[in-house]
Formats: sequence, structure tokens, C-alpha cells
Amino acid sequence: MFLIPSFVFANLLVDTDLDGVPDVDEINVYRTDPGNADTDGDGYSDWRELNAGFSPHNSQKIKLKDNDQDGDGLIDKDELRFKTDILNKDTDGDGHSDGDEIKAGYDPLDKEKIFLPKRIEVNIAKQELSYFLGDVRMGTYPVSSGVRNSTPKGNFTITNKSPKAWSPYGLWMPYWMGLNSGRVGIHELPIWPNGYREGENHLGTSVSHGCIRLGIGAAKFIYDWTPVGTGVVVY
Ligand SMILES: [Ca+2]
Ligand SMILES: [Ca+2]
Ligand SMILES: [Ca+2]
Ligand SMILES: [Ca+2]
Repeated sequence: MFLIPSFVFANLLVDTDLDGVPDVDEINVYRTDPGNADTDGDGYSDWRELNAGFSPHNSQKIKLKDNDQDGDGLIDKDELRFKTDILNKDTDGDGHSDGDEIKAGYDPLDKEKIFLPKRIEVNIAKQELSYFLGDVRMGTYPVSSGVRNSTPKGNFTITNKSPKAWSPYGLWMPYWMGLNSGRVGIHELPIWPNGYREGENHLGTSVSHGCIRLGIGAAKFIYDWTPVGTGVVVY
């Protein structure tokens, strides 16, 4: 009586070329040849390459995170994370490449002009800010949050932005994004009126009055990427 379920299970995971990657995944996910254990003919099986993070489509020894097999501006690793076609520049056939859609925040799997939801998460214990497009974590930066747990935790929304805001503590806060939590926001390392910039060495430790400080470069990037209305989870 135990044979029946295992037979069904084995049937669901047909692996024609016996390389360890089921046909269904070769066809739908990795776009490798389900009838050839070594799609790119480099001597390493598709399974072995995928498990080690290498491209099974490129006979050069190149990782999924460094390879853009279809040349659409989206690396193979991100194609797998966004579930786009690793071998098709324009998965949804709307005339815009997968890479351009992700850069602009559109859903690369939907012909309609639908934005993927953007979200920011701040991990106080790790002193890190991550930004998400859809379910995909796009990147992480070190932050400096409020000393003695003065940064409020919870779910917030970006309610206003300013390229250079003035703090009641008497300093400039470049690339300010205010949260609906009162006076707290996300901004670049602050600048005193005499031009002194609070140091990068604060990143990774909580020294602010409650705001979430980002480093130079990271702050501008997040400022440009984030529209007003974006959700921010602080935990
Ligand atoms: Ca296979
Ligand atoms: Ca191979
Ligand atoms: Ca690509
Ligand atoms: Ca497209």
C-alpha cells in the first residue's frame, strides 16, 4: 500500500536526462534541455551547475549572478527570483525588456502596465535597510538608527520627501524621507551648518535621535527609488 504514493511522487518528478533536475523545472524554470544532462556541454551537469550557482547555459565558468544569458539587462539570478524567462528578453511580450521593466518597477510577467509593490524594511538589531520589489529583496545597506531604541518600530508609510531637510537639532538631513510616525525619517548622514559631515563610521551603530541614517550614495539611491506612499516596516 505504500507503493502507490511513491509511484505518483516519482511520476510528478520525471527526469528524462537523469541529471537530477526534473523535466518540469528544466522546461519551466531553468529553460535547460530536459533531454540533455549538460545543456551547455561544458562537462558539468545542469544540476551540478545550478547547485553551485553557475549558469547551465553558458559553457564559460560564470555564475548566475554574473551572467545575463538573454542580454536583457536582468542577471540570470534575478530572472529566477522574478520568475521571468532566462532566455527571453521580454517575458510578457509587451515590447519592454525584463531588465527595463524591473528598473522602472513594472511587473515583467504582466503585459499591462502594473507596478510591482515597493517596500522598505529596517532591521534595528542588524542596523540594516533592505528594499524590496514585489517579493524580491533588491539590496541591503547599513544604517544608523536611534540611540537607546528611539526609532519607533511598526508599519509606516513614506509621507514626504525633500532633497535637503532641516532638523530641529540644528543640522541638515540630505535625501529626507519622512515617515508617518511623527518626526522620524530616513535620510543621509547629516551635515552640520559648518559643513561637518557625521561620519560613515556611525553606520552599523545606533547613534541618531531616532531617524534612520543611510550612507553617502545609498541615501540618494533609495531616495530616487522610493515614491511617496511606499510602505516601511521597522522591526
Ligand atoms: Ca533533468
Ligand atoms: Ca553544463
Ligand atoms: Ca537576463
Ligand atoms: Ca516585458
